[in-house]
Amino acid sequence: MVMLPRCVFKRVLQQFYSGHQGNPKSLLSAAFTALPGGDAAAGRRSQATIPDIRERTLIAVKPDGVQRRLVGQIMQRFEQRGFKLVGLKMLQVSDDLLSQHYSELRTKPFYPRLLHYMTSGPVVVMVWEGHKVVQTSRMMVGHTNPAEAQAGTVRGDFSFHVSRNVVHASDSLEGAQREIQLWFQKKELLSWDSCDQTVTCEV
Ligand code: IDP
Ligand code: MG
Repeated sequence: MVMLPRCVFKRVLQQFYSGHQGNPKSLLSAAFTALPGGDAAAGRRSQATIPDIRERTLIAVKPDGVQRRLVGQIMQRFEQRGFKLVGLKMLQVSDDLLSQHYSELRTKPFYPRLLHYMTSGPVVVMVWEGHKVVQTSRMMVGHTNPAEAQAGTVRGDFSFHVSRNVVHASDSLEGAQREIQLWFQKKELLSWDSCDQTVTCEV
């Protein structure tokens, strides 16, 4: 039996009661039309490239961002871009977690200060899902050094020094997978259907 997401099921019923005649055949046709993209898209599907909308990345609002009440504005940017929030929590980070997260930077001269900064207060950490979300969110976050970050990026709009750059974003698919596993347990991540996904891209 085919399980339809609730939003698709609703569209099936809407189409069945409006315009379709009410026999079993038209219910089937309504179901087909209501599936993401509808029958027109199904006709084109063999040629179209279906985007991978399940890619995930880790974004964290660092302690300076939380202190400055920037959490809402930062989250809003990801929502308005069309990405889907699948994990969210606020925590005081341990030295142990941070040393694993920033394991590549352990030998850098600024590492002790980075550790101090990142444990100076709570962080808000999130997992966002969507097409090319890793690459896109790096662009949205901007250059590591806010002095070089473009206006319109989070760092370019909210910070001016590399030691307080407000936000973290995974820098690759592999990095994202590693960081998501490090910060979140499987049960803390939710898979859910957003009803706008047939509007934001062809799926
Ligand atoms: P990223 O956050 O853009 O991925 P990384 O090179 O991975 O940049 O560095 C991780 C974090 O370490 C930066 O976001 C920043 O908080 C801190 N950091 C990097 N370079 C410096 C530096 O030269 N001085 C102080 N802190 C730095
Ligand atoms: Mg990095």
